[in-house]
Amino acid sequence: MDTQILGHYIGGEWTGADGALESRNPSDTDEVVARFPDGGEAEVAHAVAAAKDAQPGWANASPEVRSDVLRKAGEALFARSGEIGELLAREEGKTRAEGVGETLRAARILLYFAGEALRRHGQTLESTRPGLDVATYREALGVVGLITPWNFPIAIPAWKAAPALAFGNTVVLKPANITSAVAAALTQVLHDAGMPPGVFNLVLGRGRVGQAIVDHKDVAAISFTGSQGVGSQVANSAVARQARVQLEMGGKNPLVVLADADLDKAVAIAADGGFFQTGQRCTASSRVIVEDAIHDKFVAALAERAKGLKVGPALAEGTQVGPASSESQFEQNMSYVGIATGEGGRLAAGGDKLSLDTPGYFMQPTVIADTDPSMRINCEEVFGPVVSTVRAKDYAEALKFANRGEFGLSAGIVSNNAKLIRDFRKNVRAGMVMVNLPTAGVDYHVPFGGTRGSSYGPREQGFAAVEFYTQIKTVYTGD
Ligand code: UN1
Repeated sequence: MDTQILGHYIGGEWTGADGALESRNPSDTDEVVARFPDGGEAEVAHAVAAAKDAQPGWANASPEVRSDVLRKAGEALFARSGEIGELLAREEGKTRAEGVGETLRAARILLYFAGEALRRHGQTLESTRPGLDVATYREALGVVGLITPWNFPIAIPAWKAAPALAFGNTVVLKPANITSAVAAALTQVLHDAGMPPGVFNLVLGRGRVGQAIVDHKDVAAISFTGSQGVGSQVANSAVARQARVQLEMGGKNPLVVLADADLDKAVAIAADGGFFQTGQRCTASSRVIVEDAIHDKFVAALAERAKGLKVGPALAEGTQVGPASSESQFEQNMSYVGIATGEGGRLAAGGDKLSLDTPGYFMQPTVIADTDPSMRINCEEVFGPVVSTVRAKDYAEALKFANRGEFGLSAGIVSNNAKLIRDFRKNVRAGMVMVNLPTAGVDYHVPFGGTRGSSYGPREQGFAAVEFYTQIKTVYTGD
């Protein structure tokens, strides 16, 4: 297939396509998906200047102008979901169905925020002083910087950019470089939908692009999704110059399976949460905590399910689990098999790399059983198709195990016991709770985010997004 030649997109124009970097198909590493530039401070300065110039006009235009562009872009993504979903699968490695599904999700997000653009969330109140009125307005922040990961290369840029744009901000996006072609496809869709020059800008390249955005004095806010290590650097730099910052980082999401659970249903939920999208979701069900009475049956059945999943090239018919997205991710996944078994975990399924017809980062879906909650495999995010299981003697112990560790993104429970489900909902330390569902797989119109080491700052997505992407002005009016 053709290699795309990409540039940055600054001030409404594609520029600087020098082919310094490349992305490869993780299902067939002989194939170069795209060549693109390695930007730096100069490109970021240029993009921020364009965004700053465009911002007042964008914010002061009729909300219908913003709504129309987002709606047209959303409709275009719907129409092109097959083609863009396939590009996504080629460049990131999730299956075609997952790639198309993610593109449709991005389309829905754009349409949702096309509506939100028309709903400014202000209030009018009576003043405590007779004869005065008080009103609050929500205003745009200015230029916002978005730094996005490779694992949802179209949905995450969409769910940050759409609210930013809907509420009158202008954007500089720095996507993960291994999924630059998908970011460029989204950018082209926004351009074709009539985005005015400078309102949305894309700067491609390595991490220094992100750092330059975070450090730029004219970037009013930064929204970041990625690792904890980079996230804390982003926050430190942003806070040092009093920029607003929002971080979405990792998870080590517990799925608690209680003794009364339906076995088949519990296994299906755990396999979906743990292995689909190759486990490359910050919401993946990576730790399954199983009540003693159902433990042995459940672990055996989950191991069987893992062995039966079809791993293959993202675009091949019948593939259920694609490759890891990069060599470094693949190496990390494999290394955790050694770490977990070295600490006493038992390999119940998988654990090996797979050699298929094409050179790619394929790994067997892996279940590591009999692990202790304190082992590294239960404390550190792997970000691959690796699930550990932990035995708990009863619900109370399962909850205690679920609440261990630094993360608090998503937590799930599989049970029919309403009392215990209620207790879990109230007492589990996580930003999202899933009842009889995988920990991954979220809606786009409700808040997304975690507690503790998983997230920092206001929630993303849906009706919550207005909090981060606007500031409040309070206006007093007398006679
Ligand atoms: C989902 O579970 O549907 O990076 C979304 C991630 C998350 C998104 C998960 N920010 O995996």
